[in-house]
Amino acid sequence: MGVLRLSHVDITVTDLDLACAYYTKVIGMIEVERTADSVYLKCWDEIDHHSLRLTYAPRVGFGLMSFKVTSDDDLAELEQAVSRYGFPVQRISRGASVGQGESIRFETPSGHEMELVREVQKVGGSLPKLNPRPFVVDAQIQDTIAPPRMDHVLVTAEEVGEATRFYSGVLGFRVTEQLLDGNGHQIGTWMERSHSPHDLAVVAGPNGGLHHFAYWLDDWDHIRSAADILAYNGISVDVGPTRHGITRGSTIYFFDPLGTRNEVFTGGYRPDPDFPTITWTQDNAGRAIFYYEGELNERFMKVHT
Ligand code: M3P
Ligand code: FE
Repeated sequence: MGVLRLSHVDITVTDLDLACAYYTKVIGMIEVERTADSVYLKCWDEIDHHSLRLTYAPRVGFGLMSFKVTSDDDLAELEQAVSRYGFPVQRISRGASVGQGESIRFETPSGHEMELVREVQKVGGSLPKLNPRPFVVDAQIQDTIAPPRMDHVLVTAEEVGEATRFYSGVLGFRVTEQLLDGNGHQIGTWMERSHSPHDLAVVAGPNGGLHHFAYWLDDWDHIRSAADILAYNGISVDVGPTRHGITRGSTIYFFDPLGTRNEVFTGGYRPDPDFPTITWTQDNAGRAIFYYEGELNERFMKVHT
């Protein structure tokens, strides 16, 4: 089965209390555990220990992206596949990472630290698994955006083609959409394992960079109320609410108080595993990314962490 889905995103922040206040009181994540230098957070419908780890550091940055695999055999097979590709793999033993079983870690050709994990401690979601209502009522996250779960991560790479060959050829991601420059080279690729439009995407930029991570919202109404909550809290909005050509999703981009870009995302199509890759050409890049505006702003292109 291989990679199942995104497990968690690890970022560094220069003010842990401020970041934690934003991710709990504006986004509406739930604090699960706190150690001397890190806070572990999850969304209300997630049952695993955390989907975001915030760690204090003197500089804002991207720690790692962690994906969940289906079985211990997958972990062993992917460990071999990455080693065969020529990249050293480190085994992290059970319990060495808070809330996690055994995992493997390696650096990818795009200079990103990546982790694959099979087992994450189950802490349970906010709804029962027997006869649940279809919405959450939880005083802790009232008046917040309250996304049910994390959705995807988008990273930057100098060589998008090479990075994509690694993520698809070695780790088994399927390319759902690609953006090509005038010479037919990939400058953006969108890849899935969970039969969504993307779990991971790569766009041209510096190696090791994070463009954004995105929360899932259930529909467009929730995107509108997310915009209300962002504005009410004085959060810096980057783009939107608007719609993507690529993925067909509805979106808002905004920045956390320390400068990491977040997105709320909904809709999009549900590609079958045999749905062909959709190609966009650079002359249509504006519509590909922001279908209504038809153009990209400078900040969206240049700012990453
Ligand atoms: C998305 C998405 C860039 C495109 C981003 C697209 C950074 O975030 O969810 O499809 O060019
Ligand atoms: Fe996105």
